[in-house]
Amino acid sequence: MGFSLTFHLSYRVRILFLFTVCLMVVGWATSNYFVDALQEIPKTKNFRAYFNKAAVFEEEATPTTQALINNADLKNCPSMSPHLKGQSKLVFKPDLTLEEVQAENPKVHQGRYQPEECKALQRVAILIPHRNREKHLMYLLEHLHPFLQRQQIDYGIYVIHQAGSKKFNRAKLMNVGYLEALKEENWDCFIFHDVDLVPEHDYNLYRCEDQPKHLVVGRNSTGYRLRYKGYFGGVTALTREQFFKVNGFSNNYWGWGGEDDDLRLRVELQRMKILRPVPEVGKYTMIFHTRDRGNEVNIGRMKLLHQVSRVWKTDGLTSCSYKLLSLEHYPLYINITVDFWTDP
Ligand code: UD2
Ligand code: MN
Repeated sequence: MGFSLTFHLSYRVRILFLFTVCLMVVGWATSNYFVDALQEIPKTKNFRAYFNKAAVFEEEATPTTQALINNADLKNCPSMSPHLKGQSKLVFKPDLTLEEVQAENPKVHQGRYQPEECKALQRVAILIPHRNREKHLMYLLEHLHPFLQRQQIDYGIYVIHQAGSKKFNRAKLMNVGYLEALKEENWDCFIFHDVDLVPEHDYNLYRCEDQPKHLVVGRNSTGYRLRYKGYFGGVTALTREQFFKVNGFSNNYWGWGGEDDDLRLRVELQRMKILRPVPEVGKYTMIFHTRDRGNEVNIGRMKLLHQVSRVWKTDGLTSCSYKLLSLEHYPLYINITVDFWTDP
């Protein structure tokens, strides 16, 4: 009995000893692992920079890889760009050509630009619905490119062109622009922009806020006054999420009018508020035009406006069908051509 007790005790002591040794070994191994892991964190943080540098070391710095390195090391742009000039006097030269506009904008490539000196705060897609307004488009591009560059914005300009000569649908073209632009870049912010409106004051910032923004307080032809309370036409800025939340524009407004009020109602249904710049800043020149053929007044627009709260969920981005005829990267913009009249 005395023997077996001693045996048992020493057996227990031995087991305890072995167990403690095991614990120490495991403890030592895992502590080493955690130290290593901690040391890895700063490395992964700079992964992009490392990767870019390595790529350049092996490959020779091309302009694109150089831009990537710079971009990785860049500081955020300030909330107000130092290049802003304020109000400018707009001139529309009658003999201007697209080649001249291109020559004046050497830093724009395939419709896109990003500041070299800092990292832009948002990636912004400008969407312009278009048909038969080539001259207006040229003047808008001439003014908009330098304007956006002064604002230090990372942007792309998309022109969404409706093929054929049947009824024009501005709102549906905007939906197409949003859906197609997001296929090539995860844009943060969308500016929905008439082709004939040119901003006069570069403090009118082409970026999105925490609420949808209406950028046109007034224009030359209406004495620079807001046309009516709730007016939401011409140029608006909504984040990717804000536009998604309202299911985009309605697809059912054919011809002139109503689609801008419809979007305002969608925004209000989501309990969002509309922001505007101060009147001195929200000034635009509308290049003179008469009503286009194929864009006659839509007499059914009031009826459509009465049913927004009932149909917005099923009429919009979720039901936007179209036939994409082409998507091309031109030097100064990305051109999307769509047909609404044949099946997708
Ligand atoms: C007002 C609004 C506009 C829209 C429209 C009603 C302002 C400043 N603008 O513009 O946002 O709500 O009423 O639909 O309040 N377009 C073409 N080709 C055409 C027809 C139209 O490119 O054949 C495009 C172009 O981008 C034009 C836009 O659609 O700027 C609006 O058409 P508009 O300029 O004829 O209408 P407007 O000036 O009354
Ligand atoms: Mn117009």
